[in-house]
This record gives sequence, C-alpha cells and structure tokens, in this order.
Amino acid sequence: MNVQEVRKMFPILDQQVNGKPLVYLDSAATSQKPKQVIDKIDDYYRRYNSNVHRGVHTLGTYATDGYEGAREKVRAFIKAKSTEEIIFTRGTTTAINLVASSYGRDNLGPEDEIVITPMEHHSNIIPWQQVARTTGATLKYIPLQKDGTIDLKDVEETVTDKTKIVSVMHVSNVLGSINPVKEIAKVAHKNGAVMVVDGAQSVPHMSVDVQDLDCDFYAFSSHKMCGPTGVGVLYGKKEHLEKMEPVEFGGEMIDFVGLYESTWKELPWKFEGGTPIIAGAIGLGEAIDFLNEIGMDNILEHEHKLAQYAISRLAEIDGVEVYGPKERAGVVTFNCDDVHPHDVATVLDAEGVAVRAGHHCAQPLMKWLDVTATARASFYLYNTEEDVDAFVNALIKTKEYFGDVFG
Ligand code: 7TS
Repeated sequence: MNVQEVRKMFPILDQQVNGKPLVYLDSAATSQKPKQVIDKIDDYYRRYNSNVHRGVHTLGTYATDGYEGAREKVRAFIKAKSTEEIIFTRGTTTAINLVASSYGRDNLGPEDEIVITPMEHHSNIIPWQQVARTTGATLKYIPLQKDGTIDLKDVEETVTDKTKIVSVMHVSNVLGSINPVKEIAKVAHKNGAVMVVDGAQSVPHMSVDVQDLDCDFYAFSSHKMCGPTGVGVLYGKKEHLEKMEPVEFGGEMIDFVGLYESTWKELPWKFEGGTPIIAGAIGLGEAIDFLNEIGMDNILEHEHKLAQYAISRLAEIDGVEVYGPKERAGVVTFNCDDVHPHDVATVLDAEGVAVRAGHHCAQPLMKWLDVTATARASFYLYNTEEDVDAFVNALIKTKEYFGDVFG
C-alpha cells in the first residue's frame, strides 16, 4: 500500500488549516471521503436521482439497482449469507436501537439479564438501559482488566443462563483494544443468549466475517469507513430478523394495508420504513469498492504500525499517559499531566493537527479510567509517519506553551 498515492485520493487532505498543512487524526469520529465516493454520490444526483422499489420508469430502475447493488456489496464485505440479512439504517446508533427496541423489548422480562461492558460507546449502553427499564430485566457488566482488555473468565462468570443478550464492541473507540467477540459469542450461545456486536470501529479497519464470528447482530456506520454520513448497517441472522417486529411503520415496509390491519414486506425491507437512504447506500457501496481495492488486511497493518509508532514517540515526552493495551487498532488516547485535553486539542489545532478531546461518548469508561476526559489521535489508511511526527512535535509545543503546569 503506497500511502502517498492513497492520500491523493482524498481531496480534503490537501489543504492548510491555521496556516499549517492539515494533519487529520480524528477518523474514529468520522473518516474522510475519497474522490470516487464523492463522485459516485454526485453522479447519482446528476444522472439517476429517483425513488426506489416503485414503478417502472428508467431512472427508478437505475436507482433501485444502485441501492440494492449496494446491499449486495455490504453482504459480500462482511460475508453474510444473504442480502435479506442486511438492513440499511441511519448508522450504528440506529442499528443497535433497532435490536433493542424490537428483539430486546419482545424477548426480555423481569427474570432476564442483558450483559455489556463498561467500555461501550453510549449508543451500546443507553438502548440496553431503556430495555432494562421497560422490561424489568437486569443490566450487568463484564469487568475489565487493568489494561482495559476483557478476560474470558470474567465473561464466563458474568453471563448466566438468565442472560438473553450480550452486547460488546468489537474495537474500542477509546482504548483501541480489539475484543474477543467470537469467543464471547460462544459463551453467549452456550447460555442461550444472542450476541450483538458494535462494529463501528472494526468494519472500517479490518476484515470482518459475521458468519465466522457467529454473532447474531452486527452494527456499523458508513461515515467511519470512507462513505457518506446518514447511512449504516444492521446485520442480523435471518432466523431472528424473521421473527422480529419492525420499529418504524409507514410506506415502503408494507405488503398489504387495510383500514385496521396491515402486513409487512419480507426481509430486509420490513425494517426500512419510508423512502430509504438511497444516495447514502450507493455512496457506501462505492466506499466498499474503494476499501476492497486497498485491502482490509493492508489497512489494519498500516494503522497498527502507525499506532505503535505514535506510542513509542509519545513515550519520549514526559508527563504523557497513554491509555489501553499495547496491542491495538489505530487509536491512541492520552492525557498530558494537568493540562485539560480540550486545551491540548486547541493548541494542536493551531498547529493544523485535528484530534478529538472529551469523553468520546464513553462516560462510564472515563469513570473507570478515573479521568473526566482524554485527548485522542485516531489513524486511518491515509495517515503517514509524517502525520505522527507533526502530531508529536505539536504536542511538544503544547508542553512548552503550558510551561511548568505540564510535565
Ligand atoms: N459505537 C462506537 C464504538 C463508536 O465509536 C461510535 C461513534 C458509535 C457507536 C456511534 O456511531 P454513529 O455513527 O451511530 O454515531 N464514535 C465516535 C467517536 O469515537 N467520536 O465521535 C464518534
């Protein structure tokens, strides 16, 4: 993988911010988009914008082919059995909420348990808190090891025959840790529970095979994987989706509508009420083509190297604490002694370096780390060692700026 050539495919990266070349290290929040994805969406609106699944006119047929073709690309990308198992949603949050609102509310009662971890993103915590509230089920947490990893022994101890749902993130957006979701799914299944995986930070960065993982549901967002915002995916095993009730009702998702009763379309359309996210799905399909051309294994290896390089360079600066395990994906979360992460991010921004600061939608994890917030640099396929150097040099300037408060 020639990263300089990859960079050239991302028009946004070729600019100055605050008089300095842009160093974009916030891809865990949202990734940048290659020209071919931007062009694909532009082409849809210019040439064949039309509604889908209705009527026979030519543009409508092109739009339907584009939309359903994107579904097939998603299926192949995550190696699902059938396109019936691929539901387009607004993103990871909507996908997890769909499982919680439909499967969760219909299958849980006061005797049952939901098991998650303290490292989850809020969008994999609050939907389960709501299910627990409305069904009377108990929400339980798998404890974390000191370095933020999950020990399977703790999974075995927390998941019981009362557990109906286990929901865990594949890759942490804060620690960068890669969780053993395949092994956790085995424990869930042994106890009769379903396994939900939050794949927001994994699908963009590594090859994912939902059948090999044997998860029951898998959620991810297009905007973190070079695709547009406003679209994401819920994968679900057909055997579950078939039995589940839709959560949104109206046009598109119906078969027959009477005055008092209606029936639903077959999978996957019964979960896609209203005019679907046509341009978004077509853009996501193009992003998948792009990622396949680069190769997911190359992307993972590239980010892994950058993260290791960043960690080794950060170790050169006194007073910088990096959170999370040594083995990780391309996320490096850190704090600088007494300097608030928002101040760190502000000084870095003045140097053209974009990082995120805050709680990263993971307040329980912040509490577990015993901090109120952190700064985070996250890498993607277009980042280089020079980006890491620019980031570390800017951090050294931050240290100088804050003088003896820091270090
Ligand atoms: N799950 C994980 C693990 C995430 O990292 C995010 C977004 C979501 C779910 C929600 O995705 P959405 O597309 O539905 O919003 N994470 C981040 C982040 O780390 N910084 O900004 C957004």
